[in-house]
Amino acid sequence: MRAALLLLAACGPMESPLSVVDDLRVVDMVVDPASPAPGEVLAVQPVVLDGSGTGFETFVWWCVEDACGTDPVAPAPFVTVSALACAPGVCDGPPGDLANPEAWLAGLPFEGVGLTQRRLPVSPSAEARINVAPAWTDLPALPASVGVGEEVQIALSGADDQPLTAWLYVTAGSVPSASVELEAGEGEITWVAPDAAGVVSGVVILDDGAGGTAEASWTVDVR
Ligand SMILES: [Ca+2]
Repeated sequence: MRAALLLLAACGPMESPLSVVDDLRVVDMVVDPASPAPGEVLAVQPVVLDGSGTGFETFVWWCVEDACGTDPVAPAPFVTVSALACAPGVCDGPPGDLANPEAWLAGLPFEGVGLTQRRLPVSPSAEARINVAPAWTDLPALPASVGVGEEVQIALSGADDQPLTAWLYVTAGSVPSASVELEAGEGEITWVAPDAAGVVSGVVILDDGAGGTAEASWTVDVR
C-alpha cells in the first residue's frame, strides 16, 4: 500500500516545494500606495510565514537611488522597498548599508533571516497613480479545521485593472500548483493538508504583476 501511494505521488502533478515554507520567509509585502507620489510615506506590511516557529521581528525601509530610510519618497523614476524579517537575536535591525543589503546579508546566518525587495514606479502625483494595488472582492474563507490529508479548494475573488495571479504559501502540507491566474477576477487554488495533525499557517497573495499586491492570511487546525 505504501509503495502504491509513493508511486501515485511520483506520477502526480508537479508540486511546488517553494510554496511550503519550513523556515522564516517574507513571502510578500503589501505596499500602500503601490505606486507612491513624491512626498508620500509608504505603509509597508511585511507578509511573513514562520515555518520554523521561532518568532520574528520585521524592519522596513525604502531607497531612492542610494538614499534610504522611511522619509517621504523623493522625486525619481523608481523607489526600491525592502522588508526584513529576523528571528529573535539574529539581527539587531538592518545591520548595515540599507542600499546594499547583499553586503551584510552575507554576514548573517542563513537560517532565521528573510529579506524581500521590490522596485516600484513613482507616480507623477497622487491623482495620477501609475498603479493601484488589487483588492479582495471576497476574502478567502477557510474552515477553522480540516482533516489530515484533506484537499482544500480555496476560492479567490479579487479586482484590479490588471490580470491577477494568486500565489499560495503554507507552513505544512503540499501545494499542487504554486500559482493560478484569475479569470475575470475569479479562481481557486488548492492546498492539501499534511498527514500529521497540527496548526498550519497559510497566506494567499494577489499579485497584479506591476508591484501591487493584497494578502489574506489564516491558520487552520489540522486534526
Ligand atoms: Ca494594479
